[in-house]
Amino acid sequence: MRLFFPRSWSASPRPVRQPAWAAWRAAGGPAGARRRRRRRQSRCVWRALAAFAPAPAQAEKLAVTIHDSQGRPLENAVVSVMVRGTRERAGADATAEMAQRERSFVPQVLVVQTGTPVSFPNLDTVRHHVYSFSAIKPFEIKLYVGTPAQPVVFDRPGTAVLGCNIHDKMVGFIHVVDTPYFARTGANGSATLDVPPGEHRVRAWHPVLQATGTPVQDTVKLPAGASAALTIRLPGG
Ligand SMILES: [Cu+2]
Repeated sequence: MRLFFPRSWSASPRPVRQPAWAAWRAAGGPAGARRRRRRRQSRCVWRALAAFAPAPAQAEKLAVTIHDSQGRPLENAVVSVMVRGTRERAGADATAEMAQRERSFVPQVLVVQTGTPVSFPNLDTVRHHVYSFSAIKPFEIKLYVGTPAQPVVFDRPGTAVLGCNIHDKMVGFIHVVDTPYFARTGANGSATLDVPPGEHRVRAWHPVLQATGTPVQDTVKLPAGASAALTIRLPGG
């Protein structure tokens, strides 16, 4: 036989309402209240600072063309733009790759920001033995296939010439710059960069300058809301 109870009997008891002071104690008591007040105050300070912070920098187009001494366009030239107030070293998440494929370095010229770890994946079935004697980063990765576990961090600006102990014809370059604004020219010798407006130093480097050759420098005025173009001629080639 089934028994029916009045609803009020079978329903679960109503939760006891917590007095306000208990909730306050649970939230940390007087110390919690002070913490919350401090948090509110610091939020106010941050909001006030944010109101005065400069708006995110706008970027304009800067087209740079690199010629050799004969006026011919140079492919694989590195263009870097020094913008005052920008971080010289790469952020913690920066990475780059200098692969080896068909017994060549790919790309032949790699440009990275100072502090970037570069890995050297070997995409061939033969073993390579990559090294550099260059002052900015002497290193050696002995006979290997696949990708070496440890990347090489390029922590000084300049150029590292790469070679392979097994294949003498393999030559590659890693050009390291103290700026996040850089690009490599295409077959037409040009590169277009997005750069904040202002007056900036522009540097150009290409293997024709030799590894120890310092980049050729020029300046450019990039007005806000407009674009600019610049041609730099390198001695050599
Ligand atoms: Cu090799």
